[in-house]
Amino acid sequence: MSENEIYPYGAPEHPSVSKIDLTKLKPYGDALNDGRTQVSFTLPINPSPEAEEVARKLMEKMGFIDTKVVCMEKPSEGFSYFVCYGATEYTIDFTKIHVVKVEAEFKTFSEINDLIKSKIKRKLVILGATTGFDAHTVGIDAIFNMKGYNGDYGLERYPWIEAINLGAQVLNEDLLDKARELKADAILVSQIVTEKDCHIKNLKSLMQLAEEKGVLQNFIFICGGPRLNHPIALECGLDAGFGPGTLPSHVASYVVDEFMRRKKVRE
Ligand code: B12
Repeated sequence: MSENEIYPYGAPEHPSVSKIDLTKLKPYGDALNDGRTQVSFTLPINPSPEAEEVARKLMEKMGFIDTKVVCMEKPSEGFSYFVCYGATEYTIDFTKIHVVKVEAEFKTFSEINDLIKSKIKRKLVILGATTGFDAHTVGIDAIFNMKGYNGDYGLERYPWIEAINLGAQVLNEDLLDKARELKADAILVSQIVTEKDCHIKNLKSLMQLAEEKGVLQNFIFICGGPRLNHPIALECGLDAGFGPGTLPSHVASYVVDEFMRRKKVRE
């Protein structure tokens, strides 16, 4: 990553150092390079002085030094919830980090519409749903709804996108059938609940079903949710994955780029 990408608004200034050493990055708590870290976890025992000592010892076993338990609460009978502080001596060489990310040039609302209008010359059809047992709709709504998310218009607002949000608890089978019926260009799947990796199982079974139905190549498959990212999406057989903080224009940019790449439409 270039310095501009790491610090789009300029590198922070520190009185004691001229530049942050990116090859030895460690957490910043009270001061640069103090390694101070906050960890929270739950234990299946009621709060007590002994429970607090268990939490502190666990922090030490995790490799933290100068550990403190700063909060011990009882979320329900038989459980304790802890917030602990500690310092780590580990560092990471940031310059050696390589991450698989969505390959798309992020564009504005107007740029996306202009591109579809002038190059694709028809509306793109995008179908979305939260699938399986998952009833969380806020994430998929943030991407689809007119008003959008964080000041970024949702897909329904794009005059050159036909955006259809099927809501929550949609079966994979129904989603694929609807996508075929509407001749969708892209399918957007939201998975919020991740208990026992149900999101992974659900996404994999969607892609298996798509293969069985012979529609794998018909659609651009995209997933999103707070515990999803691009590498997980690829592992499950989808084309792209988006995580927390995703804006509708990020998704629209990717769909347009990927559609044009597949159909060999030149910009
Ligand atoms: C609101 C909420 C609910 C509401 C949902 C209402 C609704 N209509 O959606 C209700 C009360 C119904 C609910 C129920 C449950 N919930 Co709930 N819920 C939440 C809560 C508080 C907020 C979720 C939310 O709306 N986030 C805001 C949106 C904007 O963020 P987002 O979803 O991450 O979406 C963004 C990105 O991830 C991304 N994105 C999301 N989807 C997609 C899709 C695509 C294609 C793309 C590109 C991007 C994208 O873009 C969005 C915008 O940036 C979270 C805790 C939390 N603070 O996150 C728990 C939470 C998600 N719920 C949880 C649980 C466990 C449940 C229940 C199982 C509880 C229960 N035992 O009954 C039930 C599940 C019921 C079911 N069948 O699904 C857990 C999940 C834990 C886990 N690891 O699985 C959480 C994390 C709470 C917790 N800490 O335990 N919940």
